[in-house]
Amino acid sequence: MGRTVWYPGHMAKGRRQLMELCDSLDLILEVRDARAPLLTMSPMSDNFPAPLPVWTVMSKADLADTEITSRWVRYFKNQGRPAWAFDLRRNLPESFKKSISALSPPSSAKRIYRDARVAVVGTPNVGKSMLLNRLVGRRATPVGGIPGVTRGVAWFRGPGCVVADSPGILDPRADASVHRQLAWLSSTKGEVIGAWDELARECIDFMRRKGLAAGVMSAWDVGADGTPHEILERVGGRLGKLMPGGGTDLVAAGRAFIEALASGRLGRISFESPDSPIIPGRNP
Ligand SMILES: Nc1nc2c(ncn2[C@@H]2O[C@H](COP(=O)(O)OP(=O)(O)OP(=O)(O)O)[C@@H](O)[C@H]2O)c(=O)[nH]1
Ligand SMILES: [Mg+2]
Repeated sequence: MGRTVWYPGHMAKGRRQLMELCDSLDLILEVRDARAPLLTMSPMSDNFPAPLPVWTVMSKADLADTEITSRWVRYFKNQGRPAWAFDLRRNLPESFKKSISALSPPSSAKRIYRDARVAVVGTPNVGKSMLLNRLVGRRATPVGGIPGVTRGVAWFRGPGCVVADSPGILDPRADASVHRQLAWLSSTKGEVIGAWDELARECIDFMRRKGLAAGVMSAWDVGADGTPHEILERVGGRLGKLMPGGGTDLVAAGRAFIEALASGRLGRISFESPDSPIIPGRNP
């Protein structure tokens, strides 16, 4: 007997809709963050019905290490899954859009031709809506009900395709450390983050273990030696985050650090490479 997994609030609804939606689809575009494609793997990944093609779109390629992103593309392709990496602030390559419209099912005996139906799925904040906008154009308006197709899902018409957006869905079993790691990508809500200084120290510690700290810290010229606490103190000093009575405001320093890191102001960074996932043993 199948195990029931309860998803909180809109995620439960989104998940249910998504599973119903699969019947109507020609393609799933699973969006992941190029900086951490395993951490941001959709929890639905294992449940997509087998015959339905699933392509991986790595977003935010402009924020990730270019060489590591190329390795990820090869990695997914070696697994038999088409994969692409985009900076979604820019237009999509025509070749990508053409590959999608090529999925339009052949005309039926009644000569009714229809566009390829695509759903964009993924964890919160990975860039699903941005990808949808790139596929259909910013001013696209939702298509009214499509006969025989799941109700309650907004479809948008683009050239050669209709695309359904979906809410971000996180694994409800993900523990707090995953939420904190998602904060490094700016992909988690403030209230689950906890203390900014703790978050920053944890992140700095991770980067040091992975050999990533020196590159990042060089952007602010603060050096990567010493404990994470000492590094954060130097960041605070460098940014002028001081307490009224003297001493470094580590909470403010931590917040400034995470925000700069997540937005790319400290340079390109990939937190995961195919041979070095953030959560040991996780594979796509
Ligand atoms: N630099 C950069 N920013 C991006 C890219 N793609 C998305 N973003 C930013 O990431 C944030 C989230 O993008 P959305 O498209 O709203 O993400 P989403 O997956 O639809 O988010 P939810 O619907 O809330 O789950 C926005 O601030 C985008 O501007 C990208 O390729 N590069
Ligand atoms: Mg969205």
